[in-house]
Parts: sequence; C-alpha cells; structure tokens
Amino acid sequence: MTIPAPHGPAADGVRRITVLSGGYGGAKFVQGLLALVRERPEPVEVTVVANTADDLWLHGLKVCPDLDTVMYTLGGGLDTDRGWGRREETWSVKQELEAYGVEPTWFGLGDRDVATHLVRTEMLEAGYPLSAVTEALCRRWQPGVRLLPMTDDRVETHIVVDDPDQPSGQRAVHFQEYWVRLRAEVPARAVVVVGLDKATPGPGVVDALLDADVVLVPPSNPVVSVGTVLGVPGVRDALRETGAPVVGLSPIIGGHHLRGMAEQLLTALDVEVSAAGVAEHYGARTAGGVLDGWLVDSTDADAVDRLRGAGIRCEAVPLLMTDVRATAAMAEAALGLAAR
Ligand code: FO1
Repeated sequence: MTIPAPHGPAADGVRRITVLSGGYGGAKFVQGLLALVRERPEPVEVTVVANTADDLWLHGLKVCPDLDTVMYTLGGGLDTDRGWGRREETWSVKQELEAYGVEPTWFGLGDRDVATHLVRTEMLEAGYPLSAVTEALCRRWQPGVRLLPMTDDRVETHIVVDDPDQPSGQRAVHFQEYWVRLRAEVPARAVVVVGLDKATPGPGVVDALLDADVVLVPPSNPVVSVGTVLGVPGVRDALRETGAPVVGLSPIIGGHHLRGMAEQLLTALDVEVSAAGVAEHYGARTAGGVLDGWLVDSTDADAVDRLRGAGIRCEAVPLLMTDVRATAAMAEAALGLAAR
C-alpha cells in the first residue's frame, strides 16, 4: 500500500527525526511516520527514545514493556490485539508457574516473550548496559529505527494508592500492579518514579535530541511514558537547547484517552484531562517548557486559540490512529507544523 507522497516541500531538509515514546501508542505512531518518510526521495533516520520506567524484575528476569512493544511492533512480532507481547504466543511457562503457586499470577509472560527476557537478563548480568542489550535484540527484529532506552539506569514508576491497612492510609505499588492487577480502577494519589532523579540519559539520547531536525512527541501516556522520559535529568535541557522544532500530538481526544490510564494519572497530577491541558503541562518552549507545536484532534479545535495564546503553535487534525494511512497523515501534519 503506498502512502501519498507528502504534498509539502519534498526536500524540506528533514533527515533526522527523534521520537520520545512509551509503548503501543508511540509505536503505532512511529509505524505511520516510517510509512510516510519511506515515500521520501532522501533517506530519513528515525531515533526512538523509549520509556524504561515501566520495567520490572519478574521471576529473576528483567522485563522492559515499552522497549519490547516498540521493538516487536516495528519488527512485526507484536500481538496487535493485546497491544503487547508476541503474536502466535503460547503460555506454558505462565501455566507452569501458576501450577507451582508462584506469584504474581496477574502478570503473564508468554513463552516466546520469555526468550527476550532471558537474553536481556543474561546480557545485563554479563555487564552489558540496557542500551547495548536493546541494540543486540534489535539486530534480530530490525525495527527500522534506532531504539534507545531513555536511561541505562534502573528507574521504576510506582503509584500511591489508598490502603486502609497502612498507618499512613496509603501504599505504593509498582506501575504494573496498578495497571494490570488493579486495572487503574482505584484513584492514583501520586506518581513516584523511583531512581529518576539520579538517572542519566542513555548513550546517544542527548545527541539524538540536539542533532535532530525535528523532535516528535507521540500520543503516548503524558505521565508514565513521555513524562518519565522528560524527567530524566538532562533531557529537558536538551529539548530546550536543540535547534529542532518540538511538536507533539495529543493523547487525549474529547477529554478522554483512547486506551491506558492517562485520565487517572493526569488527575493524580492535577492536570486538566484535555488536549490543551496536556500541552500546557508539557509547556511552551518559549516559557520554559518543551513544545513548539501541538496537534489536537478535530473535535478539540476549541483548544487551538487557547494554546496559541500560551505560545504553542496549534492545529486541529484527525488524530485517530485507525490504520497506517491515518497515522501517516498525522505524522505528515506534525512534520508540516514543524516546518512552519
Ligand atoms: N498487560 C496486561 O494487562 N497483562 C499482562 O499480563 C501483561 C504482561 C506483559 C508482559 C510483557 C510486556 O512487555 C507487557 C505486558 N503487559 C501486560 C502490558 C504492559 O502492562 C504494558 O505494555 C505497559 O507497561 C503499559 O503501557
């Protein structure tokens, strides 16, 4: 299927695009971006800086959901119905662990997926940093982008929830427990990203931001995906310093997220759950934030004037990633806004 060649200036000089990404939303956006740039006469290199704060140690294995979701999605190995893990998956290991009564049973690793975690854990224990591990795994999957962990240091998002059994009345649970076991059905009182303040950007991350011609912020979760990438010390500085325009796409349409738990987490941070609220949360670069431009969905056209007043270039376009063609059109609109 051919994507219509962009009607913008063909040679607009964009050679390097860097994308800050979480899991499935970010990966789907990059699929559309790759389809678009592959139609261009000159080669374009896409670098994805992915969130690693969803990571967890499970049964002695290091699991990196967002890195794996980007790698599997772009490498053609993802189960697109689930939005995570491998297609054609089997669950014998999970069933055997349950038979042994091993917890947690609420988070399942597929048999094929276990191999990824075995390779990663083995390499980490041999002393390789997560960035080298990711590069090695991508040699098999060929995602068509340079996939960089936001940091090689250990960071983990924990969510504070109510717990009457605790003297404080609250307790912190790992993000995966909040999302997968609690199904984000209880209020999130706070988001704590353990280790983030001491983390350093992974190899290549700062340069990928400084050397980019365009930086894109896809419709990933603004708190536990994009927010954590922005929270790595040095990343915001690089975004403020880069000569590249920084353009984002709203993950909130008509006041709601499409999937995931952005509404709950934005509420925990007292951020307005709207296309404009997220953009203002990221902030205009001219006011110490990170955004030059922001795309909102057509249904949120009322946000355009408000954001322009806040110093953020804004346009309303269809933002539903229904298929690669629709997503490519979103990517084209983002590049178009960046070029203006
Ligand atoms: N999500 C679930 O809802 N249930 C699971 O058992 C589960 C297992 C799992 C294993 C590996 C992996 O990479 C992702 C997995 N996820 C599961 C999804 C995960 O919670 C999400 O990919 C992100 O962390 C949130 O965006």
